[in-house]
Amino acid sequence: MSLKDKIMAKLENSSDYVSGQELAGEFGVSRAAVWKAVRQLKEDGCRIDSVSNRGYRLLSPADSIDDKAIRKALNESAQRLELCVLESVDSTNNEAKRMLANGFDGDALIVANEQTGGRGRLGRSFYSPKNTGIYMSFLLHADLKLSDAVSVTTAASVAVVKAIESVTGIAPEIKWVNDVYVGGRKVCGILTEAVSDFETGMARSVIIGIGINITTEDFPEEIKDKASSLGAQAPIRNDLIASVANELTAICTDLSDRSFIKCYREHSMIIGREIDFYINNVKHTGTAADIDDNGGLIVTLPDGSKTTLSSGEVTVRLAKASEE
Ligand code: BT5
Repeated sequence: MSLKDKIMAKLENSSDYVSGQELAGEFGVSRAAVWKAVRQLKEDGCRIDSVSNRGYRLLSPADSIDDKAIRKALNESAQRLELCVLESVDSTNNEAKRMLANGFDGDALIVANEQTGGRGRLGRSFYSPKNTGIYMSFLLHADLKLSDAVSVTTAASVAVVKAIESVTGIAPEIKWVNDVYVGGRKVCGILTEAVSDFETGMARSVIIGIGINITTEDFPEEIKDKASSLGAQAPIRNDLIASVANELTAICTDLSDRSFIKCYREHSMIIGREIDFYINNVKHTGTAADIDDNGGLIVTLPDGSKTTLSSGEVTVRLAKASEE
């Protein structure tokens, strides 16, 4: 058993703090070696409280992603998914594309513990550190009209919101079109990509990439004021992954049943608020009036006329706020 494992076992069996000195004495190593092993445990995702003069206390064990635990929690509609769990990958959406290129023609769920090149929309990046988030992509073969691609993103937001509510009790909000917020900060982004057939104008398959911050705390400087995490106090990643899969596959069974839009509207953080929106980098202003049945955003313009934004290429900001 490694020193790390021995310390973990000791902390798991102690309800109070255990001093570094006690651990060093029991395992016949230096206090520096104990400190190093504890740091490794924290890097593995264990939450350990360190207090000087008291020592270490285990708050929660590592929230490991485990394919068996996910599979066990999948319901009937999601069981058909090929499940692929990876330790590290550039982007789970890229992995889905590689599967397609290699001839895979089923439906799949790809999950990674870390992404080294997580992508957002319009060439932006998505910060995806190991152990503290969920980075997942659904590869679904569905003959959808390309114009319906926005409703898949809408469906994914609803699936994420319902899953977060059922697993954590937190009530998130949705910012059109693809961001999920908690306490005014972004905790989840969704990137939907369609693989289309030019001749028929249909999407042969869709890749729905979802990134959720679970316990991430140290965000890069440029997003630290607008990003947040669910702040889970206990392991939840497997349950949350399965719950998103259950909700999304249930909605996608019949996308023409638009009842999920009601849930989207109820969780919208922008309906009734003044917004700025950008089309080809040109700024426009208006008031977000409603979400239509296709997931489009109906905006009332300053002259009283209405327009509907339906493209994923549009960026919306709440007026007088710095959020994207
Ligand atoms: C998104 O784009 O938010 C879509 C993110 C999709 C990520 C998933 S993870 C699994 C799959 N594989 C991928 O490679 N991607 C998908 P967008 O609306 O363009 O927002 C990107 C912006 O969000 C960035 O420019 C930052 O401002 C901010 N951001 C980056 N990382 C973030 C994070 N971890 N949490 C919150 N905000 C973040």
